[in-house]
Amino acid sequence: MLRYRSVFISDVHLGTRDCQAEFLLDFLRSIECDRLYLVGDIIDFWAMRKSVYWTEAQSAVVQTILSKAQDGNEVVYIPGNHDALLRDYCDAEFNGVKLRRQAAFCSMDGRRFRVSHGDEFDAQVKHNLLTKFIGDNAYMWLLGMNRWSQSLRARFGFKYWSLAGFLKTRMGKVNRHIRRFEEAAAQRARFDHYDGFICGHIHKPGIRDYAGILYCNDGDWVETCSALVEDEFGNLQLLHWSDHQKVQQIQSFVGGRPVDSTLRHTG
Ligand SMILES: [Mn+2]
Repeated sequence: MLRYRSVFISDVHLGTRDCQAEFLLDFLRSIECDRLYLVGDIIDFWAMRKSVYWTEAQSAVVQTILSKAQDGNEVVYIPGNHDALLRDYCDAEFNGVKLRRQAAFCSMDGRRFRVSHGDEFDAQVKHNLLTKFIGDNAYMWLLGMNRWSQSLRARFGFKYWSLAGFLKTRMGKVNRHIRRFEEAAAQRARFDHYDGFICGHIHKPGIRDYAGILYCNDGDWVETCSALVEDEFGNLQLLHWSDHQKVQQIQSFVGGRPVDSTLRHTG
């Protein structure tokens, strides 16, 4: 069992074929945390208007999250643009899950972070490739290709690999717009006198320092299977759960030390 003070996940897209529910379920069952932040696009009501894809693993993800709340851990759900209809219920509490429009998170070492999904920056980075890329068919096509390559790789015994992630990091233009999104979030944090910003939305995990403001993106469970975690000392790091077999090997090798430093990104 991995033990964290806080865990942030987003962009799970439950209700769609692209949701990597098995990986997420394995992650949720492998961790203990005092607080779990669900940073938007958890249930994809938007996609479910057209078609619903629901599996037992997806139900188990929901049950596991609810049981964490019932066990007395703080569970905060900040809806994103794909589950925006839940924004009407912000400030309410369901089965111990607190719905919030945004949150302020204080790390163990005293840093204050603003937490929100991140789609509020779409307006600032409007008319650019990233917004189009995320919203339009090319992106859905890429995810379809990814699914197809996943089943091929599974058949031949290769480990999980993200095609869309691979292509995205190799697209310079997209990278420039990702950078613009990150800067917009960091600027907002600075304007509101926070030490950092924690968000999701762009399916691009990362921890980056923007002139003293720490930008953190917890990634997604469609392609990268990533989470942002805070240890008992307030260190923030990204976990890539599709590599978790490596994580467990490292752990058994060092005799159960919490998390190996190779998993630590900057910050
Ligand atoms: Mn989103």
